[in-house]
Amino acid sequence: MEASKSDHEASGNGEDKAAAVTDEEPCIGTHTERQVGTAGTQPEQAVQNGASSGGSPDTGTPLSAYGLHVPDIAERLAKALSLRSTAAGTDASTALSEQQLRLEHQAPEAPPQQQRHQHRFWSSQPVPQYNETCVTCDGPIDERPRLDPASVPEAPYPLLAGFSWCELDISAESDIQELYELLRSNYVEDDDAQFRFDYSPAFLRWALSPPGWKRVWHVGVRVSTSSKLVAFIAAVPVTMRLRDVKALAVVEVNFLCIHKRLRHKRLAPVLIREITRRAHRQGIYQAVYTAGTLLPRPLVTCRYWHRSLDARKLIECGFSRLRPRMTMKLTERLYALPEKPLHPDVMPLERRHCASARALLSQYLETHTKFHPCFSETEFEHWFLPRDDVIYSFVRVQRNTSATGTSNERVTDLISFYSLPSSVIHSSKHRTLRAAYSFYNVATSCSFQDLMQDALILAKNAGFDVFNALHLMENREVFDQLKFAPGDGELHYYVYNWRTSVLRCEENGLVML
Ligand code: MYA
Repeated sequence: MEASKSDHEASGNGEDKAAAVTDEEPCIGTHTERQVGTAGTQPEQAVQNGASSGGSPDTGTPLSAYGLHVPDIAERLAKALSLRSTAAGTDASTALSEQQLRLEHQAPEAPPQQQRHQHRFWSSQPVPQYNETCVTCDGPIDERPRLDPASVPEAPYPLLAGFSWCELDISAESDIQELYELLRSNYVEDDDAQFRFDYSPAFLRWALSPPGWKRVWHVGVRVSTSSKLVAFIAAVPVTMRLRDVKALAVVEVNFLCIHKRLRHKRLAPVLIREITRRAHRQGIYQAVYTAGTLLPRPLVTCRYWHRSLDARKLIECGFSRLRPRMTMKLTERLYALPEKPLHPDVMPLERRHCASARALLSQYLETHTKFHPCFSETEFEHWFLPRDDVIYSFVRVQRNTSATGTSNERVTDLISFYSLPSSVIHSSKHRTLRAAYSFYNVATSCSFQDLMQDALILAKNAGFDVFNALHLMENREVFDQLKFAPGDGELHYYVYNWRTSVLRCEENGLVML
């Protein structure tokens, strides 16, 4: 997700000296990236603003970065301020903050259409054009590689002199560490270059090795002389349902990353062409991918929403801002959660639950969404069995005993979220923001809202600072009640080489990492 592959559109504007490619390496030296950050958006200043309970007019923006930059929010808050509740027995300030929160939680109006420039690369690719929103006949756009496999080149695409292709061995500690370092310094940042995704090595290994993974799809670019890893792209196999097509074998493409010193040199299209060639060589002709960047043409676009778990830390590191007329104490009180889950029987998913939990999820995705992965049993076990600091899954089960005395367990509810921390780029106080990202959640024995409240409590108890969720499946229904706030960015979902109409957010049943 990419994302908060949310808004995690690459800004490409952060010059990270520590990450600079060494001078002897070729193709370096003329990049024109902007300076990191802009006046008024430095975390230090956000903290200063946050320290004042009065706030400044511009502190009407409660969440920044992966959070809010909603243009009309100040206006909404001004209205809210004139609505101070005087109801008997109500703490006036808390009532005000609830009111503010309700107003803020109205999703921001659609931003002005992002600049749709001429796409030198993407206009040559088999993807729907921007104006093709409604399609009468779903299907592949380019059948040539499938019908004529001999047309797929055997050799990798040529690279600039001085660079060479490699395949990473993710089972080797050294390779996973190299990938980790590349991403930690160069992967997705928010627009203000305050936060950068910090996928852990264990997470990367998990994300890149589902059943059926192939080393040939973990593609790196190295500097030939030094062997330094400077770019990467990956694909993993997945079976998707897309509308009436029940089982489309595709790849999920993710972790496209180019070292900051090699940006804007048209290397991304080479990486994309190469991973496409490698997919074609394995008989795969479609792909799904997400990005914060607008490209031709999203299947669906979903906004990230954020639920503060540690409000003080989020404010201190510039992720959120203290709202006008709110003190730190009131803010903490506003986001306080019960210590224990509402459902005391909620338990970590174990292998013995997997068959039933998978059936529950498959049934849910099949009936509620039009675009979703179809997990096999082994895939479900891979993606859902808990791993510390990677994936957290919980279930509720119903025990049935038959007349003959045999008992079985049926999973009635599933909670899952994954761990994707971000480096806090400039804060002297905090180095890492611990974010839990909603994965797949299904409620049948309780309300979806109660289930998601338990997800928040479990995430808080596991030490996360914020809980992020996309506006997809049923999520939007509970955001207001559970005090989520809309983020400032959107995550676009794409399908490569498949023509179909756009989807509503609620019809989207795919969560990518
Ligand atoms: S999304 C995460 C993307 N990564 C980041 O944001 C990390 C930080 N940023 C970077 O590392 C670089 O800025 C990247 C671009 C690598 C993003 N998806 O080389 P360039 C197009 C697709 O000069 P750079 C993820 O991982 C751009 O529109 N295309 O640019 C999913 C332009 O084309 P056009 C993108 O800034 C990846 C061209 O690249 C993206 O140096 C899915 C410019 O190239 C993007 N996120 O590097 C990949 N960003 O002129 C597609 C820019 O036409 C998979 N561009 O507008 C497709 C399916 C393939 C398999 C098919 C199998 C059948």
